Amino acid sequence: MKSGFVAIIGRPNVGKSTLLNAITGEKIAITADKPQTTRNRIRGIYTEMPGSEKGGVEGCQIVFLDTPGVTRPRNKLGEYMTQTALGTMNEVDAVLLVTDEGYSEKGGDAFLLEKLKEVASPCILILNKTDKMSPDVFKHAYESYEQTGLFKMIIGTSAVSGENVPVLIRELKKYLAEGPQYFPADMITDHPERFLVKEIIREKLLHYLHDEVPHGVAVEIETYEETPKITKISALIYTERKSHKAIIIGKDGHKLKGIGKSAREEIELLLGTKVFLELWVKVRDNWRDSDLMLHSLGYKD
Ligand SMILES: Nc1nc2c(ncn2[C@@H]2O[C@H](COP(=O)(O)OP(=O)(O)OP(=O)(O)O)[C@@H](O)[C@H]2O)c(=O)[nH]1
Ligand SMILES: [Mg+2]
Repeated sequence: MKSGFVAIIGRPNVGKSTLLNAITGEKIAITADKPQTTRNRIRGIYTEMPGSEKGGVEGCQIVFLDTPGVTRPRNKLGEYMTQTALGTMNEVDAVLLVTDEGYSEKGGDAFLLEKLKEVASPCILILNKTDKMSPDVFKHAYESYEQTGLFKMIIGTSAVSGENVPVLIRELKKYLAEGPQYFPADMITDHPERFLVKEIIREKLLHYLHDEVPHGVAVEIETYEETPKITKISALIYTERKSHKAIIIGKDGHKLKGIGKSAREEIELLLGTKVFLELWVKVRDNWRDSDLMLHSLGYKD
């Protein structure tokens, strides 16, 4: 079988996690219309079995590594996120650099291009959100990236509709070597359910909150009890300020109830059981700069 690892890298909010979900056909990574949604390296597995219609004689398995958006870090959490993303570029068989209609020759896109020059593996450029990219911006971005000579191919995609994902897979197969099948054919991620559960809760928080509040939240699973009929989950939501705690809870607890309800519904679909979900909000001053907190929340190696 041909197999290998592929990194998905880019500025925040360009659609990296949406692309990962489009590739695997399942929601593995949480997404939000806010930068810095992804905080860890998220693994998604794409498999074509040998002998299947798609896989042909040989078959393939590609392990995609979705990474946090690269930005100038403002705290230790940000440092961890950027290091995670940049470190991943050098550990893979191919790199996808993703950008979108907000592409610029300065700032984060330029920084990433410089970093890519040091990468030995083949790189593919993804111009994502073609559904809302003007032809002028597409042309300008295409030509500008082509001139760098760094990319084996430039592909325009719409991760929300899945447009051109098959083209991307076809291209990536060229860079896979003969190797092991790392994961069973029906496995789309190796993250434990508890990790996915806390990410779903954080996604709902991101959807319900605005301004600086969502960036300062973290979720920790306190108890997780599985019985044949129901999964009982109690989770802690950390926030950095008392005023943010009040915003999260909302008037008469309405906001937190809404967050809990939409999280519970999605967790029930994931686990295939009834779920009892309890959410508690706690204030932890500057947790994003606390080594101890980052460690216990899984944001430190
Ligand atoms: N119109 C359009 N929107 C998209 C597309 N891909 C992603 N989005 C939206 O862009 C926003 C950001 O998507 P994410 O997948 O969370 O972006 P990301 O690059 O993973 O962001 P970070 O994890 O913060 O780095 C979400 O609101 C997505 O629905 C696309 O192809 N077209
Ligand atoms: Mg993401």
